[in-house]
Amino acid sequence: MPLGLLWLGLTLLGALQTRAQDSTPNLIPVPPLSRVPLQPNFQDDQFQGKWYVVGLAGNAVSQKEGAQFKMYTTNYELKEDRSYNVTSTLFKDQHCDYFVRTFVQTSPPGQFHLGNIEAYPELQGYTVKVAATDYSQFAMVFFRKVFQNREFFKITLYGRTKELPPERKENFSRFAKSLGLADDNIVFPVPIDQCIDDQ
Ligand code: DBH
Repeated sequence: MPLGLLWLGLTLLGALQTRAQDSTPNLIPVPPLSRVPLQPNFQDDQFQGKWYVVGLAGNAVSQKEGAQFKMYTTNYELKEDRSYNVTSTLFKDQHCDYFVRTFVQTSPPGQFHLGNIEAYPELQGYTVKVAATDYSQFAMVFFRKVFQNREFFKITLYGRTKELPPERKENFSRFAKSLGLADDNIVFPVPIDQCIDDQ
């Protein structure tokens, strides 16, 4: 019964494939960069300095898993070649954790890619776009990364202070949803005092 065997084989193959797909969660697709606004007339010098991550949303972010997600900071420092030295400071396992990388400016101003991406073998792409900022109080920044051939995106609501007005946070949630994210994909990290007050 060769035909019967072939049929059995195909059925088994189909079942295996379904299971393989189930082990990797479906990600909300990354919106095209053209759908993300760009802060007009971006001023790289004014954007420098420390930002608190007051809001975080993305297709790998989940309220359920990230309950009590702690606030962290990201510091932008212009180098002589006008790329940014970017340092994030996190409080993790009772220690201050520092994560440093370089964002290289591309045109138009306000858009960046990751410098020295060769040093991250699992990263096939990394793009940053400043969607909106007033430099002195808040910013909303879009990040897209291709990691192990899967496409992730996130947006951050940055504050110069740990708290921002409710309207600003609501506007951030609306922006996140306009890019296809759901309420569960939006978190507002809990302010802490450890590590992130330094610098
Ligand atoms: O910067 C990141 O690590 C990042 C960028 C986009 C990320 O963790 C993500 C999307 O989920």
